[in-house]
Amino acid sequence: MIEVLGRASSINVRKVLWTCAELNLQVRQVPWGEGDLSLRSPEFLVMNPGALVPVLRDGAFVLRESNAICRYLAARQQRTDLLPAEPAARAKVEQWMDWQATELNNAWRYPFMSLVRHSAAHSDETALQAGIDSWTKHMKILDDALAGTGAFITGATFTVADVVLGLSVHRWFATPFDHPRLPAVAAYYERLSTRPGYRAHGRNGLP
Ligand SMILES: N[C@@H](CCC(=O)N[C@@H](CS)C(=O)NCC(=O)O)C(=O)O
Repeated sequence: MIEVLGRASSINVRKVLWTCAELNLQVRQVPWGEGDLSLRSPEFLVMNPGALVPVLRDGAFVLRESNAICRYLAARQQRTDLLPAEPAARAKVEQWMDWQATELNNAWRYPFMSLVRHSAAHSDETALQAGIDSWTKHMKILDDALAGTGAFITGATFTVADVVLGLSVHRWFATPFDHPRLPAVAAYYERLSTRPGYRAHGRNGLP
Protein backbone atom coordinates (compact mmCIF):
# COMPACT_ATOMS: atom_id res chain seq x y z
CA MET A 1 0.00 0.00 0.00
CA ILE A 2 1.12 3.57 -0.72
CA GLU A 3 2.51 5.33 2.35
CA VAL A 4 2.24 9.05 3.04
CA LEU A 5 4.96 9.96 5.52
CA GLY A 6 4.30 13.00 7.68
CA ARG A 7 2.08 14.20 10.51
CA ALA A 8 -1.47 14.97 9.41
CA SER A 9 -1.33 18.49 10.89
CA SER A 10 1.28 19.64 8.34
CA ILE A 11 -0.17 21.84 5.59
CA ASN A 12 1.93 20.08 2.95
CA VAL A 13 0.95 16.60 4.14
CA ARG A 14 -2.69 17.73 4.07
CA LYS A 15 -2.40 18.54 0.35
CA VAL A 16 -1.36 14.96 -0.29
CA LEU A 17 -4.08 13.48 1.93
CA TRP A 18 -6.73 15.57 0.17
CA THR A 19 -5.42 14.47 -3.22
CA CYS A 20 -5.68 10.84 -2.08
CA ALA A 21 -9.27 11.50 -1.00
CA GLU A 22 -10.10 12.97 -4.44
CA LEU A 23 -8.59 9.84 -6.01
CA ASN A 24 -10.38 7.45 -3.63
CA LEU A 25 -6.94 6.03 -2.95
CA GLN A 26 -6.40 4.03 0.22
CA VAL A 27 -3.06 5.02 1.76
CA ARG A 28 -1.24 4.40 5.01
CA GLN A 29 -0.32 7.67 6.72
CA VAL A 30 2.73 7.41 8.98
CA PRO A 31 3.15 10.40 11.34
CA TRP A 32 6.83 11.15 10.77
CA GLY A 33 7.74 14.32 12.63
CA GLU A 34 5.87 13.19 15.75
CA GLY A 35 7.13 11.27 18.80
CA ASP A 36 9.93 8.87 18.01
CA LEU A 37 9.54 9.27 14.25
CA SER A 38 12.21 11.95 13.99
CA LEU A 39 12.82 13.72 10.68
CA ARG A 40 16.50 13.77 11.67
CA SER A 41 16.79 10.00 11.92
CA PRO A 42 19.03 8.30 9.35
CA GLU A 43 16.04 6.30 8.06
CA PHE A 44 14.12 9.47 7.25
CA LEU A 45 17.09 11.49 5.97
CA VAL A 46 17.73 8.84 3.31
CA MET A 47 14.26 9.60 1.95
CA ASN A 48 14.49 13.37 2.33
CA PRO A 49 17.90 14.87 3.18
CA GLY A 50 16.10 18.17 3.78
CA ALA A 51 14.28 16.59 6.80
CA LEU A 52 10.83 17.75 5.64
CA VAL A 53 7.46 16.06 5.19
CA PRO A 54 5.63 14.86 3.19
CA VAL A 55 7.43 11.95 1.58
CA LEU A 56 5.56 9.37 -0.48
CA ARG A 57 6.54 5.73 -0.62
CA ASP A 58 4.99 3.69 -3.44
CA GLY A 59 6.79 0.35 -3.30
CA ALA A 60 10.44 1.11 -4.01
CA PHE A 61 9.58 4.52 -5.43
CA VAL A 62 10.19 7.40 -3.01
CA LEU A 63 9.13 10.99 -3.75
CA ARG A 64 9.34 14.26 -1.83
CA GLU A 65 7.90 17.76 -2.46
CA SER A 66 4.16 17.94 -1.85
CA ASN A 67 3.17 19.47 -5.19
CA ALA A 68 5.19 16.88 -7.13
CA ILE A 69 3.56 14.14 -5.03
CA CYS A 70 0.06 15.45 -5.83
CA ARG A 71 0.86 15.48 -9.55
CA TYR A 72 2.40 11.99 -9.39
CA LEU A 73 -0.67 10.54 -7.68
CA ALA A 74 -3.08 12.10 -10.20
CA ALA A 75 -0.97 10.81 -13.10
CA ARG A 76 -0.58 7.37 -11.48
CA GLN A 77 -4.36 7.05 -11.30
CA GLN A 78 -4.69 8.40 -14.87
CA ARG A 79 -6.92 11.21 -13.67
CA THR A 80 -6.55 13.63 -16.55
CA ASP A 81 -9.43 15.65 -15.11
CA LEU A 82 -7.15 16.50 -12.15
CA LEU A 83 -3.91 16.74 -14.18
CA PRO A 84 -4.58 17.24 -17.89
CA ALA A 85 -2.55 15.31 -20.49
CA GLU A 86 -2.79 18.07 -23.09
CA PRO A 87 0.41 20.16 -22.73
CA ALA A 88 -1.07 23.64 -22.58
CA ALA A 89 -3.82 22.70 -20.11
CA ARG A 90 -1.33 20.80 -17.98
CA ALA A 91 1.11 23.73 -18.02
CA LYS A 92 -1.57 26.04 -16.61
CA VAL A 93 -2.15 23.64 -13.71
CA GLU A 94 1.60 23.48 -13.10
CA GLN A 95 1.93 27.25 -13.41
CA TRP A 96 -0.47 27.80 -10.50
CA MET A 97 1.14 25.03 -8.45
CA ASP A 98 4.59 26.55 -8.92
CA TRP A 99 3.25 29.99 -8.05
CA GLN A 100 1.67 28.59 -4.89
CA ALA A 101 4.90 26.87 -3.82
CA THR A 102 7.15 29.86 -4.47
CA GLU A 103 5.49 33.29 -4.65
CA LEU A 104 2.40 32.74 -2.49
CA ASN A 105 4.06 30.58 0.18
CA ASN A 106 6.82 33.12 0.67
CA ALA A 107 4.27 35.87 1.15
CA TRP A 108 2.36 34.39 4.11
CA ARG A 109 5.22 33.10 6.23
CA TYR A 110 5.88 36.13 8.48
CA PRO A 111 2.22 36.96 9.28
CA PHE A 112 1.43 33.29 9.92
CA MET A 113 4.41 32.79 12.24
CA SER A 114 3.53 36.00 14.06
CA LEU A 115 -0.28 35.81 14.33
CA VAL A 116 -0.90 32.05 14.53
CA ARG A 117 2.30 30.57 15.95
CA HIS A 118 3.04 33.64 18.12
CA SER A 119 6.72 33.21 17.36
CA ALA A 120 8.97 35.60 19.29
CA ALA A 121 11.23 35.83 16.26
CA HIS A 122 8.29 37.22 14.22
CA SER A 123 7.11 40.04 16.49
CA ASP A 124 8.31 43.09 14.55
CA GLU A 125 5.26 45.25 13.70
CA THR A 126 6.79 46.76 10.55
CA ALA A 127 7.79 43.36 9.18
CA LEU A 128 4.33 42.02 10.07
CA GLN A 129 2.59 44.81 8.14
CA ALA A 130 4.94 44.29 5.17
CA GLY A 131 4.10 40.59 5.26
CA ILE A 132 0.35 41.26 5.36
CA ASP A 133 0.70 43.71 2.44
CA SER A 134 2.64 41.21 0.37
CA TRP A 135 0.24 38.36 1.19
CA THR A 136 -2.72 40.59 0.27
CA LYS A 137 -1.10 41.55 -3.03
CA HIS A 138 -0.71 37.87 -3.91
CA MET A 139 -4.25 36.99 -2.83
CA LYS A 140 -5.56 39.78 -5.09
CA ILE A 141 -3.86 38.07 -8.02
CA LEU A 142 -5.74 34.91 -7.06
CA ASP A 143 -9.00 36.84 -6.63
CA ASP A 144 -8.71 38.36 -10.10
CA ALA A 145 -7.98 34.98 -11.69
CA LEU A 146 -10.91 33.33 -9.89
CA ALA A 147 -13.24 36.18 -10.84
CA GLY A 148 -12.29 35.40 -14.44
CA THR A 149 -13.06 31.69 -14.27
CA GLY A 150 -16.02 31.94 -11.87
CA ALA A 151 -15.18 28.44 -10.65
CA PHE A 152 -11.75 26.84 -10.23
CA ILE A 153 -8.30 28.29 -10.83
CA THR A 154 -7.78 27.03 -14.38
CA GLY A 155 -11.42 27.06 -15.46
CA ALA A 156 -14.68 25.22 -14.97
CA THR A 157 -13.18 22.02 -13.59
CA PHE A 158 -11.34 21.13 -10.38
CA THR A 159 -7.66 20.14 -10.71
CA VAL A 160 -4.71 19.43 -8.40
CA ALA A 161 -3.86 23.15 -8.61
CA ASP A 162 -7.05 23.74 -6.61
CA VAL A 163 -5.84 21.32 -3.94
CA VAL A 164 -2.65 23.24 -3.24
CA LEU A 165 -4.33 26.65 -3.55
CA GLY A 166 -7.19 25.43 -1.36
CA LEU A 167 -4.82 24.86 1.54
CA SER A 168 -3.36 28.34 1.02
CA VAL A 169 -6.81 29.94 0.93
CA HIS A 170 -7.72 28.19 4.16
CA ARG A 171 -4.55 29.52 5.77
CA TRP A 172 -5.48 33.04 4.66
CA PHE A 173 -8.86 32.86 6.37
CA ALA A 174 -7.48 31.01 9.42
CA THR A 175 -4.92 33.74 10.17
CA PRO A 176 -6.48 36.43 12.36
CA PHE A 177 -6.17 39.94 10.89
CA ASP A 178 -8.47 42.40 9.18
CA HIS A 179 -8.88 40.70 5.79
CA PRO A 180 -9.64 42.89 2.77
CA ARG A 181 -12.73 41.82 0.84
CA LEU A 182 -11.80 39.37 -1.91
CA PRO A 183 -15.18 38.15 -3.17
CA ALA A 184 -13.95 35.57 -5.66
CA VAL A 185 -11.58 34.03 -3.09
CA ALA A 186 -14.42 33.93 -0.52
CA ALA A 187 -16.73 32.21 -3.03
CA TYR A 188 -13.95 29.75 -3.96
CA TYR A 189 -13.46 28.88 -0.28
CA GLU A 190 -17.15 27.96 -0.03
CA ARG A 191 -17.05 26.10 -3.37
CA LEU A 192 -14.11 23.98 -2.22
CA SER A 193 -15.83 23.36 1.09
CA THR A 194 -18.50 21.26 -0.64
CA ARG A 195 -15.77 18.62 -1.23
CA PRO A 196 -15.45 16.02 1.55
CA GLY A 197 -11.67 15.79 1.07
CA TYR A 198 -11.29 19.52 1.70
CA ARG A 199 -13.43 19.36 4.81
CA ALA A 200 -11.37 16.42 6.09
CA HIS A 201 -7.89 17.74 5.31
CA GLY A 202 -8.13 21.40 4.28
CA ARG A 203 -10.79 23.38 6.11
CA ASN A 204 -10.64 21.04 9.07
CA GLY A 205 -10.08 23.31 12.05
CA LEU A 206 -6.31 23.43 11.74
CA PRO A 207 -4.68 26.66 10.50
N1 LIG B 1 8.61 22.29 -0.27
C1 LIG B 1 8.25 21.27 0.67
C2 LIG B 1 8.06 21.93 2.03
C3 LIG B 1 7.79 20.88 3.08
C4 LIG B 1 7.70 21.49 4.49
O1 LIG B 1 8.02 22.68 4.71
N2 LIG B 1 7.27 20.66 5.44
C5 LIG B 1 7.17 21.09 6.82
C6 LIG B 1 5.80 20.77 7.37
S1 LIG B 1 4.52 21.66 6.52
C7 LIG B 1 8.17 20.31 7.65
O2 LIG B 1 8.44 19.15 7.38
N3 LIG B 1 8.76 20.97 8.67
C8 LIG B 1 9.73 20.37 9.54
C9 LIG B 1 9.12 19.84 10.79
O3 LIG B 1 7.88 19.79 10.90
O4 LIG B 1 9.86 19.47 11.68
C10 LIG B 1 6.97 20.55 0.21
O5 LIG B 1 6.11 21.21 -0.39
O6 LIG B 1 6.84 19.35 0.44
